[in-house]
Amino acid sequence: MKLDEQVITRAIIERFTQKWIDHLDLDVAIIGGGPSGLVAAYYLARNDRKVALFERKLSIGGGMWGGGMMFNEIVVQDKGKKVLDELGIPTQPFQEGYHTADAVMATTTLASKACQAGATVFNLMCVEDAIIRQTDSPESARVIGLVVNWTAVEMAALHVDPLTVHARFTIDATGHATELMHLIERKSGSRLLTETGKVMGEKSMWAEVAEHSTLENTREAFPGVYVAGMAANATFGSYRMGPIFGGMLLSGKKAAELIDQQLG
Ligand code: 48H
Repeated sequence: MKLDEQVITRAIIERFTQKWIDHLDLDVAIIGGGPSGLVAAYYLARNDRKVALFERKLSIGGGMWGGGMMFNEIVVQDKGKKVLDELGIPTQPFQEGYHTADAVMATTTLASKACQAGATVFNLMCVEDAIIRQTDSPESARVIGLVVNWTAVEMAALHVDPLTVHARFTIDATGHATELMHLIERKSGSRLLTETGKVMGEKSMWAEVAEHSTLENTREAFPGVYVAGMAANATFGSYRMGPIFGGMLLSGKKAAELIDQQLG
């Protein structure tokens, strides 16, 4: 059989188009392919939820590839290790309560497990807005979908209109930037579900407190929107933790569990 460039091109266009059409109406849309977003995608997809993850960059994995300051090892505590165990990611004990994992092994395995569980990743796409609907008062406002565009369009600052997806729930897993929550704060005209009604902002480094608070702060931050990972602490005003990743993994898992309960 001779290879035909036209067939190769048609295969890519048709398959991508079909994939995109199949994901216009989701149970859960996840923004950000860092550790928290990928873990959430894995647990939701494993429960047969229709999940798509949108990642601005070419590669998924967010800040996990580089470990700490490009020393490509990550640290997890005992509870975080349990998530790595469930995902089949090998760890090494360091000293009591501390474990390490190769950052590349952890990132690639997590990405692979999420995809194999059934989550679909749309890389090179950025979420630039939300679809917010309200029935009467601003208090009834809810996010029902996302507005997406190609990262290349964003980078080149081209004036090209975006497309949309609908989702019953959305997870802001955009890391330190907390992009969706900032967008909602600017555009919804309603209070966020935080103490101040706004994105409270990330505090400085305090690993011990931050790891606990990441989990506490993993919750609904606006009707229809959950926050996970660093975005959870930035939304609810807690500390950063440096290159310990247990909180990120556990946060992704908790977001998945909470949404799963809501979906029934
Ligand atoms: C599409 C987007 C958009 C958008 C952003 O930063 P991440 O790795 O996020 P987490 O929260 O899962 O993990 C945080 C961790 O990596 C980290 O930075 C830690 C633990 N820091 C502690 C410290 O003290 O510094 O991934 C977020 C992903 C990235 O890949 C972005 O490209 C992507 O989200 N993203 N994708 N549309 N609008 N905004």
